Amino acid sequence: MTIADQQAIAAEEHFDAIVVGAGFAGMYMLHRLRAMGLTARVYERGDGVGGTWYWNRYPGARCDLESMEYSYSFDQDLEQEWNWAEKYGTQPELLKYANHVADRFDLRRDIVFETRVDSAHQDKTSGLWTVKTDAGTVATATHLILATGNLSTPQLPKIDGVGAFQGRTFHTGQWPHEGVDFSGRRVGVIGTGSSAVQAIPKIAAQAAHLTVFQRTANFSIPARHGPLAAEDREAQKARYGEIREAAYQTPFGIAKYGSPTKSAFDVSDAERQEIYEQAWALGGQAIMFTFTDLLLDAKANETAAEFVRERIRETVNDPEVAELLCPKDHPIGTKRLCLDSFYYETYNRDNVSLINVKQTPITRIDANAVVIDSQVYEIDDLVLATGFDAMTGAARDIDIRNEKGTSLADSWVAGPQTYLGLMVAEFPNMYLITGPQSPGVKSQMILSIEHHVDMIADLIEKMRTDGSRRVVPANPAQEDWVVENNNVANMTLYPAAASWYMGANIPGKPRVFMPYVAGVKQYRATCAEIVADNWRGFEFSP
Ligand code: N01
Repeated sequence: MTIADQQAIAAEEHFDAIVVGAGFAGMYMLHRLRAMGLTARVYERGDGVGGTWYWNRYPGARCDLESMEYSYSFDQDLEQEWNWAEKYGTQPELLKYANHVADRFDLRRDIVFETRVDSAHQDKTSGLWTVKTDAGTVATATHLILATGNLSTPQLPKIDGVGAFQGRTFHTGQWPHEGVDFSGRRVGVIGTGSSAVQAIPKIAAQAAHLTVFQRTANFSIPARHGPLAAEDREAQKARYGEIREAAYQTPFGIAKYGSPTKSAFDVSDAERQEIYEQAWALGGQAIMFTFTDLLLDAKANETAAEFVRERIRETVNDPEVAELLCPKDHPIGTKRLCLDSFYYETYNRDNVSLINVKQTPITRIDANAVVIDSQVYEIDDLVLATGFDAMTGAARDIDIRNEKGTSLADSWVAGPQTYLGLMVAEFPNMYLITGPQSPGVKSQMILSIEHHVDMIADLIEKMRTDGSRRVVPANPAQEDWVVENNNVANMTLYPAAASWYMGANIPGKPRVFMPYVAGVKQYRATCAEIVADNWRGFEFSP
């Protein structure tokens, strides 16, 4: 839709549903709503579809799950006609795929681009949501669906002077569309999470000098990228249905990695070492799927963690740099595992330095330098790979108020509370796609997106059939679900890490473990059982 079209939109248009965001969640939601014969409007901040893959265009950006799995399963023709070129899709390839889907299903005509949703207020009499945008448009809807993404609110570090830097500043999650040439430049990167781990080898290959400012070392595993051989691709396509169903039967929604059957201590030291060697050679997430207790037992976890540290020490020539790169403050896998291509090798280059900012944080950023105490690191370009206000940031950024005038931000002040990560008590007819307390970020995202979109569509269909106009989770059902979520998390090692799963990367954010980690298989079974029990925990009214 063009800007002129948007301006022509009459005030107070009404839709059955308004969807916020045109990433993979918003696009499929729109497709489902339309197929049900409902009217829908999608608002999208960017000027194109793709969400994460629209914004994160930093060098080296790619998916860390294989694309044959990280793709839509809802349309078999789409599955068969799309040919992934590489094992792990690059950002340009994933964005091309998103655009292909938008074209193929003619989605754009219901998406208003370059438009941010500022507020969504629910009328106490009609129950309708009134949605206002920064373009000045106003529309109402019976259903408000937040497809706002889990990692879509970039976090700028709270460092003195960060806004005063006179060189070029880039955040990995807001990368310029035209790309960035670092040739001949002195570049500083702050952060060593997944984004930095992918970007650093690429920037180092171009820059005159790269200085990496690391606060916390992360575990990174070689991705072992490569082209996807046509025969492998076709073989997988031939059994696509089976692969997709197998994925649903796993904890993380990934068919490639079968569930382990043994504890790390069921085998001898030599056997364990051999199993880790094989997983390392395979690359990707394989190492986390070797034993049942890696995320449950600290001692078991330490065997895998130390194996990876040994690989880091083998790879990095300077023993002091290697030791700095060895993560020691969290169990492996409790922060999102990074996947890389020659990340640790990059620290053997003459033009790369690693600065530890753990004990002595960055003091300030000057016009042309990062300053730590009396040390001045002059740079031309500053890359902030400092992450996101994850899982709740995007929803909290919108002024969402329910029929009583309570804001979502206020009701989540002590941490998010949801029923199944799908709806929020006291916020009728408002839906989250892969919200907090669902497996979303701890699973193959597109699989979880499809599951949630289908549930929302089924819920709306049930309302149509029953003649209900309002649905909201009951408070006790939500409370029980939040308790269940916390109980499951506390049986694992996840809370031991100061991760974005815990909100720990955002100063002042409540430390609450947000994803549901009993696994996709368990979650899907629970949802099916709730639906079969006439949507237990949801309250419907006319
Ligand atoms: O962000 P992050 P990300 N001074 O939050 C550091 C997904 N993803 O964009 O750990 C110094 O992981 C911060 O330090 P610390 C994936 O799920 C997927 O890299 O807080 N440092 C950390 O090192 C991932 O987990 C893919 O001590 C500061 C870094 O910045 C998620 O997105 C690719 C600082 C932030 O790391 C987020 O990854 C990329 C400060 N003041 C991302 N403030 C793939 O699919 C922050 N940091 C492959």
